[in-house]
Amino acid sequence: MTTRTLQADTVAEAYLELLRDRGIEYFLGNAGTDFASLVDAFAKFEAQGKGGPTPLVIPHEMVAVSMAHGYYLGAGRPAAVMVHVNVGTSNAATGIITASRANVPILMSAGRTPITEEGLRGARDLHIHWAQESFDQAAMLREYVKWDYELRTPVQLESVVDRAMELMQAEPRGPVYLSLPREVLAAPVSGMTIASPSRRQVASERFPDPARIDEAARLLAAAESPLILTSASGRDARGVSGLVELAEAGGIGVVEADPTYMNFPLRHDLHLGFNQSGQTNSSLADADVILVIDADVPWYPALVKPKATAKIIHLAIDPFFSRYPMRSYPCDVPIAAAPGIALPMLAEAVRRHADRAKVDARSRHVAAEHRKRLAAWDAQAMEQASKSTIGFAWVAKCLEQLIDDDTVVVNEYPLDRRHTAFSKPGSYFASPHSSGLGFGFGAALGVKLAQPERTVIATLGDGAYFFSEPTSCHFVQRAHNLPLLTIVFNNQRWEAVRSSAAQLHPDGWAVKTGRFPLSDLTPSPRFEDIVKAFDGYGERVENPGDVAPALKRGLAAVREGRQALLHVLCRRQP
Ligand SMILES: Cc1ncc(C[n+]2csc(CCOP(=O)(O)OP(=O)(O)O)c2C)c(N)n1
Repeated sequence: MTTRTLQADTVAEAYLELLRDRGIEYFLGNAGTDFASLVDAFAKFEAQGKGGPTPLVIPHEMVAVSMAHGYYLGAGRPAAVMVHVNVGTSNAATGIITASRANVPILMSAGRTPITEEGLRGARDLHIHWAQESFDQAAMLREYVKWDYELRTPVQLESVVDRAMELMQAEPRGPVYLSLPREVLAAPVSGMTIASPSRRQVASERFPDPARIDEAARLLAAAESPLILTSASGRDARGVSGLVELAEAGGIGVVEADPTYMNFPLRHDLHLGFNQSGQTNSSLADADVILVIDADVPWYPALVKPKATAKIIHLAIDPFFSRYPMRSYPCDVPIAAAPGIALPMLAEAVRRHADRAKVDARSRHVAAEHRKRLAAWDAQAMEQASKSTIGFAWVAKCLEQLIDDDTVVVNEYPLDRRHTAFSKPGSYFASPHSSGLGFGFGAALGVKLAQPERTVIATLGDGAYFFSEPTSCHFVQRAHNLPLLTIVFNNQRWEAVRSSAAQLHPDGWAVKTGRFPLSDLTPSPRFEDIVKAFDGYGERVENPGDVAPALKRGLAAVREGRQALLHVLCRRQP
């Protein structure tokens, strides 16, 4: 075992040294009096020219957690977030619920008000130190983290950090929560020796059960109308190539169910569109064998479901979504494995079992259907080009023309994927299905932090923008040099709330009167002026013909290093 002795005077300093040693590059902080020893330690690192973790001030906790989430999506490595005691933890909670449901690791930490009322360095000396104490601070997040702990004594520092690191990165991944009392952070240390590198490696691929792969392959090969449904098989780039390989091996159509990643190229002949609210996919009802890959909600049983005789295969690291209290999709063949590993194996097995002529016939049939659907979507978008108001499909189509291989889009609601094709793994992320609004803007900042060379675009509803703590996001762009193009699709309402009322009560008062209380977001602010307060480029767009030129101007500003926001007035159109 190789060891290293830390040159640290306090636990706070030793903690940061340990984080650096364990590969944590960014420390996203929203500070309070609990940070005193960390502030001092960072100042010492700066004065001595020591490297990371780099501390970044993030003015709201939701933004800090969403950034750590986006950073993981872009870098594949976790970041550390630290917030102020119980109050900061509660502001961070929505982001942690989101990371938990998305299996994204975050080292979430918070100060803990001083335990002692006098006698120790760091003991209580402000009124908040009494009023901010909780009986159980971590209880607020316990349901949504994989592990929580309080650092009780300097002696356990290395064990506690390593436990946090190993549990958040072990599959299925997720955030962990560590509380750090003020006296413990302030405690003196001398000559603390740690294992370096850490002896707690967790990387280990989840291979599938070969018997289940064979069973699934036989079913898919023999099917008349097999279908694949996925939400997140593209969380790993190998999942994208593996899915293409499998679909081609079996001539199987692919439907994305509320996709949260780029899973399968939209313009691939075997892409059959989407299944999500408002877009029920007609292929679902015809299928006799269905492979569900990393999809918590592959269909909505109350609206449409597969034939009772259809065989259902589920593939995911945790195909049962064990942390969901209730979920009752039929499962004839479970495959608990990483899709990126299992898909090429499944493709190989399907090739072995399938009849080539049958696969060719199926592929031709699916490709014809693909072309038909794509043509209808394109026609819908083009029709909106000449309308007097801007439609969502038209904005998505204009955006499609401008994105290249270096562009990443983070979408919180408005972008209609039927009209914007992505072909590169990691080029598209959507808000996870727990839908804690306010995720998208911060997550886009995190992607930009991980991939500064790429152009990052946040597509947000006007509702999502309000929830995202926008002034914090604009501040972070300027303070930490992370310019984004933000597109606010402003329909001046919470359409999700409105359409849910209309759907549940089709003959009700709201539909009859055309009044939907509690869903209206007028009068809209001049969103384009908010960004100007942060030296950004802002523009309001009201006509379909102005969308593409405005997008070009916004992108040009971002590529010159200036944040930009386009306020696009949109109407939902048939
Ligand atoms: C924290 C939080 N509060 C409330 C909701 C409920 N909710 C879901 S979608 C939505 C409206 C979002 O508005 P917008 O981004 O403008 O999209 P639109 O519904 O208009 O398409 C609301 C309020 C939520 N998901 N999360």
